[in-house]
Amino acid sequence: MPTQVTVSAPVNIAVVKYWGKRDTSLLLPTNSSLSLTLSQDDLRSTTTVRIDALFNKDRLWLNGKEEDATANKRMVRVVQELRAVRKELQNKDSSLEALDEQKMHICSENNFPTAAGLASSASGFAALTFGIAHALGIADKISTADLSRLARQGSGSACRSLFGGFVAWNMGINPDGSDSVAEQVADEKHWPDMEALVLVASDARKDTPSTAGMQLTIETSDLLRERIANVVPQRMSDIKTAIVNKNYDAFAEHTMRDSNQFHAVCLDTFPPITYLNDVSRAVIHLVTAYNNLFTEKSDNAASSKKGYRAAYTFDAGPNAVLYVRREHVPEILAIVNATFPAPADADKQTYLGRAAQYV
Ligand code: 2P0
Repeated sequence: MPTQVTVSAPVNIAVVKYWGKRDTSLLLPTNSSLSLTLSQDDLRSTTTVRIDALFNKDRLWLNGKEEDATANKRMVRVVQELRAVRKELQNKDSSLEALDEQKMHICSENNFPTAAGLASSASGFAALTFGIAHALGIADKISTADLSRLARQGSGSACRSLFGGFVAWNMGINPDGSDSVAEQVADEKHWPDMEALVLVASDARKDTPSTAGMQLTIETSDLLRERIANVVPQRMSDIKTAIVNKNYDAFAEHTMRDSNQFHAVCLDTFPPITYLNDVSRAVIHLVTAYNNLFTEKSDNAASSKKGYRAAYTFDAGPNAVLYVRREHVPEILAIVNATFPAPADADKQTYLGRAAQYV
């Protein structure tokens, strides 16, 4: 009997960024990271997996175009690992028929621009891993943490998209990656008025892919060493506390500082990597000016009362994500739209869903 399943996984947008690998084969990071998984209604990858005795080879279609399934080494690895898990389970459980020799067809689509710095590989590999696990009949026999570990081998950030809500990816210390896995810090209901606004400055494919960019950073940036040793460990702890306590000001400040430092590390790479463009920088200035309206000034900077209304973050591309509280969304959208009028063809780009706005 052929088996066919369709699943989808949302993107996640990090507030403490992953940038750098200590093991490029197992995709083990040089620092822990933390992200919010967006709603399935917004940016997502949808993947259909069919396993059929009639198929004579594995095949892959991405966004409607067939790719060479054997050329995508990371996908091959994830498929191999999942088949190995299935084999192990069927050796123990006689009710599982042998499926591991059967070939699969995989079809994956994003409802947003691929590789434009909107975490397409995260949702893509999360959906792929989850979909294959379902098609192999093992999704309910292995833990989400184990699925996350498998997805990590497709794309590091994918391990975080297996969970909803606020998700930490603990870098781990084991050389085999067994403890480099995501865990939920708080579920999607924990902070219900938190919204993500995606401001698309450009949907073009990015110049420097993350994988190559982060290795160049590892090889050349002094600032990255400082970040790994002295910034991220404390920030992970502080931002988890901010999330648990729903302390927006602390959450917002860590989010903006971490985005700034990630892009500083990119600039400290040699030759430098620049993901932000003029529109991105204008968004930073706009958010800063807006937040300043709500920050009480004091001669003693340390005692200034913070009253942030918006927190920006930028991944490996120029597009901004603003984490804001729902009550402020109309005002922020009005300001963004007044500052950056939508392009004439904006209505063609409805794929970004309800949280999206164009700058
Ligand atoms: C993140 N990014 O934490 C950071 C912030 C981009 C900037 O994870 O080589 O596509 O597949 O593990 O996961 C992008 O890196 O890289 C990323 P690989 P990935 O979301």
